[in-house]
Amino acid sequence: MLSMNNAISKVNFCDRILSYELLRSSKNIWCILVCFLFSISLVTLLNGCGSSSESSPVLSSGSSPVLSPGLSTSVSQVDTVGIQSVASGLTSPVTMVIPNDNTDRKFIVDQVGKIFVIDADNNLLSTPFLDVSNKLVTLMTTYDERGLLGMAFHPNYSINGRFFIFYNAPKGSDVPADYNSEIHVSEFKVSTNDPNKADPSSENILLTIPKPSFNHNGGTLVFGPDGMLYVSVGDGGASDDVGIGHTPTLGNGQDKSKLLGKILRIDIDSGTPYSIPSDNPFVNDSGAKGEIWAYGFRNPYRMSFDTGGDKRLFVADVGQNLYEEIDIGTSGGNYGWNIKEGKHCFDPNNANTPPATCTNTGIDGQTLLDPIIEYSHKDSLGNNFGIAVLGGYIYRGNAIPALVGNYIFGDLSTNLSTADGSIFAAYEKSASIWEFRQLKISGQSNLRIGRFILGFGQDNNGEIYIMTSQNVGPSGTTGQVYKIIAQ
Ligand SMILES: [Ca+2]
Repeated sequence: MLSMNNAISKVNFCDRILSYELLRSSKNIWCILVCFLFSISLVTLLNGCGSSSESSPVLSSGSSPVLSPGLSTSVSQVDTVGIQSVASGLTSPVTMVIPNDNTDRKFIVDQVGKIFVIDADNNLLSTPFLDVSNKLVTLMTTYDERGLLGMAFHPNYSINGRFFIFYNAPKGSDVPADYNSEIHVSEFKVSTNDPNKADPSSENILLTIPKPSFNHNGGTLVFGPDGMLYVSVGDGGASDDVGIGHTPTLGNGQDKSKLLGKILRIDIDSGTPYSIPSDNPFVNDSGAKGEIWAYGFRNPYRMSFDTGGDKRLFVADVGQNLYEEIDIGTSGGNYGWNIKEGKHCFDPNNANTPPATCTNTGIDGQTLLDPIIEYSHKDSLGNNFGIAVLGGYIYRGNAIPALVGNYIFGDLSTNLSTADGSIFAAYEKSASIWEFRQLKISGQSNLRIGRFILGFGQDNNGEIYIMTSQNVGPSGTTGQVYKIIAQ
């Protein structure tokens, strides 16, 4: 779903050829599985591999909080929240979206290709609103970043019944043979006779993006306050933004002739099947795709607009081996990958050792924009802290007044074999200066939730929901959605 690179890269670190050859043959599921199992078994063994400077872990996970660099130690705001289950029995819920139609329904997007409705009485309807599982590439049950990843309702959904989804389809005949799959951004319509059923025959594919590897898809669809559809797209996968399907020496993130590694902005209310807004930043750049709104991303898997304040776009860009980051999106912004990982210089040939210096501009001369929030995969004692950032939402609810204006987000886990995600709250201490902290979950013995965190959602009241599973891969029925409540 997010970034298998953490595991792969640890294999990479000691045996680059092995892992890279496995990635090259990504069409071979067995190789991926072998790689994955091998990686998991090595994650623990290889923590700190080759890095003699790291001290041995001395604290257990139940001990006093150990801060990752960048985390604040004391804040006056709430540090503990409760969680309340609102849906269970799912497989891999990755996001929750809300139509603006006053029906008070919540739509849960499950990675396996199904969208479920929670009705106004908080019942999870057993029949999916939409089932596109037969349109997806076959998912790997132990771990996969592909699947049905995003959904957005048209701002006038109550009138026109239009909605949009993002998923990975089998590659078409026009996709290079050594590529993995292709992204589809498609439009559907609700059925004419049942508001809790989509019309499965109404698909109109708006956008097709060839995917070199199975990982780094991006996957968020969201309408901005300007009525435009924003689409987050990963760099194409593998690692380091190099290899098959990655622009040599430049990488896809920095290559504006490609849609990979970008945030796109399109107008789905004009054109066939859409049009490029005339105020997009690169419409007059003949070497750039006009859809591009911001670039230099690795895997901007989850992003959201603040529903209040100045309606800023918060983008969580999943890092590779060392750092996770949150960015505030701006039109034309270059967010640095693969010149930087977080605020640190990045060397694709030596991913575990940030160079002391690097260029501060892209090949086009644009200044690289640093994240507002960054955290390390290791805490200050060298223990595993996080592996993949999950973007959330600015809290605009009523239940926890002290969280209003805080950006609530999470991290998948401390490793891929343990359900050990964590939740964070960040607030803007002063202009562009953000502090953040782990939120303790009421009833948990440590600062973790005891589940993999797969995504977040926000209802019409501004309350925030957490998508979780006990399985990191899209299998089983432990997928569960929680609402964040006061402790
Ligand atoms: Ca960045």
